[in-house]
Amino acid sequence: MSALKEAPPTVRPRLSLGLATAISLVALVTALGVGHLVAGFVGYSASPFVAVADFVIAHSPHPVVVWAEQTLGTADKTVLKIGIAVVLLGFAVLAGQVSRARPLPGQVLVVVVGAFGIFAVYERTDVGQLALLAPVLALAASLLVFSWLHRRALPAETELRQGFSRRQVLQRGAGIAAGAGVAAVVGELVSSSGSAAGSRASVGPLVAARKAPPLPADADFQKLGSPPFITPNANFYRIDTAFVVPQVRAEDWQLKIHGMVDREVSFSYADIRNRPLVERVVTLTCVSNEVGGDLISTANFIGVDLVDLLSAAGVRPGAQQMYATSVDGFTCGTPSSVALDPARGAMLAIGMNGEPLPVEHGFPARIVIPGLYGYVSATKWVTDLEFTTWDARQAYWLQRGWAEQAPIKTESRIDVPRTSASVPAGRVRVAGTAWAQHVGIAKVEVRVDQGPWQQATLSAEVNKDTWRMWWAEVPVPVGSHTVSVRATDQSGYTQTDHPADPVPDGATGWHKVPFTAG
Ligand SMILES: Nc1nc2c(c(=O)[nH]1)N[C@H]1C(S)=C(S)[C@@H](COP(=O)(O)O)O[C@H]1N2
Ligand SMILES: [Mo]
Repeated sequence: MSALKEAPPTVRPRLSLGLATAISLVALVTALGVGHLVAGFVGYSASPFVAVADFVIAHSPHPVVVWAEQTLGTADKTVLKIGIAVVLLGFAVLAGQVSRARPLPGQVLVVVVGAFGIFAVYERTDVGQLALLAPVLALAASLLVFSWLHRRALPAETELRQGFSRRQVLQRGAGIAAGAGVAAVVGELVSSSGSAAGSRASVGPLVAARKAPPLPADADFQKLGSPPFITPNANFYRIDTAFVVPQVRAEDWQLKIHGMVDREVSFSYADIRNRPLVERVVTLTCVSNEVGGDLISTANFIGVDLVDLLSAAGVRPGAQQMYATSVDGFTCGTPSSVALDPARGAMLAIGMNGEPLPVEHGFPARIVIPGLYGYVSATKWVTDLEFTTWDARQAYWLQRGWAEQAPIKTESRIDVPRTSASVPAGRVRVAGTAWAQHVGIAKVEVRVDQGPWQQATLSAEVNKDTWRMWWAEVPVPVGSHTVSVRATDQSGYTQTDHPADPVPDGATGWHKVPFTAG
């Protein structure tokens, strides 16, 4: 021990763990602030934090995306943000830990994390090359701050050379962090000044030349427990892969139709608005809707007939799919035959329930095609329709194992009684909804346990592209029971009891609800 004491002092200055960590944290905050500031000018989604979050979503399987939206609701993106923040903080602490003596290990870590941010932005299709400036400058600023603070802090700890005192380092660090915060706020303000909300507010009323017929009074059985026929925009289910809702101003929007067509055509928002608008009430459904699930909603969409736009381009006979692309890079393939069928009523929608499309439902414009699950039809923020073959292009969810053809399956759902409800024994009211878009519902039957099937009363048919409500009263003795429902569509097909998962082309099976009668 004494020999050690007499040895010449090792000139290996080390930062305290606290100070080293503080320096890494300032470097991290600098990266995020600078990235967000630059993104304000080159495109919001180039903000490294946003791009990394989107990257995580894009590389998650559909059930995970849907599970997150289902269980966490609109908080799912917040949870993701917090998760990424925690991981980044972990890296910062690690960077501090490994670079107490020398800055190099920390610098390497900064570069590794920064490179991931650059890659996440590089992968995006909704921003140009210029967008790479955001993560690149973020990385450069972060590296600079880390190295500078580190160099100044090291001698301060050992008092061998003139450097900043610990207090000075912390003061400089806090100043830089505050500056980064201001930069982030400026970036946010710059991006939102060009946001879609303002553009949407100035669209004005959308008046259809061909209105949808008024809804019959008995279109739903809301008083008996069915959902309202028209889903209010705020309650309309929402499924998309966008971490940040794409902000597209109507003034900047364009739809290009190209590929296997006679002539390439483009439409501006004004071009679409100035056409005679049609209204069409349609029930959208997500392929990930489980039996009994609520990824289904109905709206009165306002827009133009897609066939009219397509005939302006002149789709060639060999085109098998309409490959739609959204500003956020999402892609979607629809059979050309369906898109071009005048009887189908495919729309380019710009309005929903009397308002311009809500930003999260695709403002300024989206595709709506009755009878097909959303992932093969309902592209939001759509800007590009390419006519091509199935071989030439594989849409987003096709690449992830979902089916090429995905017509909506005939299904039904019980809304009352709720699962595990207790009801008085005797005559029990059962109510819910059924759908077979573009075919129409013919009959809904319910039964208690293994009892006989009993026909339910159907709501008035609004059109074949929408859901239909039903209700029935069934005799139920005291005890535990299960009520089941099955629908028959107008092609004569009765829903199979065979349970199938949503993957690859939609769930099947009867909805069964256990309850108690007392
Ligand atoms: N741009 C874009 N459009 C999209 C999606 C998406 O992830 N991105 N998801 C599709 C899916 S899977 C469904 S079910 C519907 C949902 O439309 P909604 O959110 O308006 O209910 O949008 C479709 N359009
Ligand atoms: Mo979906």
